[in-house]
Amino acid sequence: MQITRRSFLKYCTTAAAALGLGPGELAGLRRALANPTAPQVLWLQGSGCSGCSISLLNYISPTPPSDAADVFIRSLNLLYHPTLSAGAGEAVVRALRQAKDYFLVIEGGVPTAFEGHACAPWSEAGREVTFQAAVKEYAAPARQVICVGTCAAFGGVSAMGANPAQTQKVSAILGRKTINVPGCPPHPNWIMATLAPLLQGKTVAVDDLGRPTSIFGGEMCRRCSFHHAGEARQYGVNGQCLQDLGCQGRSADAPCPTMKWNQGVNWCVAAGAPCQGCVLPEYPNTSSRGRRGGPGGRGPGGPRGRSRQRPPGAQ
Ligand code: FSX
Ligand code: SF4
Repeated sequence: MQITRRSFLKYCTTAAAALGLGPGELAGLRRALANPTAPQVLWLQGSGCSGCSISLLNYISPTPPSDAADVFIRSLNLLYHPTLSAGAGEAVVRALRQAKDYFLVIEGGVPTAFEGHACAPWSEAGREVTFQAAVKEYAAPARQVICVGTCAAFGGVSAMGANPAQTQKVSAILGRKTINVPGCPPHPNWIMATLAPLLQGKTVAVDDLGRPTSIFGGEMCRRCSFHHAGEARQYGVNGQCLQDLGCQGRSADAPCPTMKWNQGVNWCVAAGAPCQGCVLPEYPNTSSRGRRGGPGGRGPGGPRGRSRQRPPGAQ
């Protein structure tokens, strides 16, 4: 039986997780087997649903890194990921304390009510460390802070409505701009297309919302094959424009119509669901946009095809 290096790495990680090895042991495996010069990545999760990480786990590419295992084992020198790392507790905290040269990836919003104690990722010396405190502490020395998902980038569903936990976007906590990869969740290709150049020491051009311009920009409607296909007046009618049903295609500027999801299988509108504008700062409160007569609608104030406008105060 032939064992490739890749399958051996996969086996080691699976075995390590099954055995509950701590970060010290995993670091040992990495030292022995993975690229020792790979940049480090520290991933923190706050108020969200973990869907952003799940989305990245669906990453598949014809070129290396070819899947999530390739990403996490051979492409990233992953210091810690709350969902994926085998280690937990004090061993993790000790490992994080030794982190020096790393990129900080943040997933989820930052709850600030109750002095931040609505979200406490770990304890140290018998005291809860709030996510708010962890974000501030680990962002300070980080090479870059990358917000993965609309919750971290703009607040998203974690900050919607009455928001009793007073959840905020990461940039509001840090008082400075972050690199943002929005989406609820973001497409795995968007995450990789942002992390890959950064980890190779390249700069990533971003727009006024902190989003990579290589990914975001350009009205979605112009790339949508249903744009001139007649207007659907009810759900369940395939192959028609869904703008009158609340589609946010005129406001959202993600490449979903061309890139599609699930390895190019489909995307929201082609599946009969109006785009909810999950990449927008207003998400999930985007319903006032894009409807007939609304600020981005086709009625007065927003004829189809006109450039979209952001409401005053939007980030
Ligand atoms: Fe938010 Fe991430 Fe939406 Fe979920 O944790 S961007 S709720 S898909 O996954 O932060
Ligand atoms: Fe998000 Fe709209 Fe793309 Fe669907 S089509 S993933 S709601 S930006």
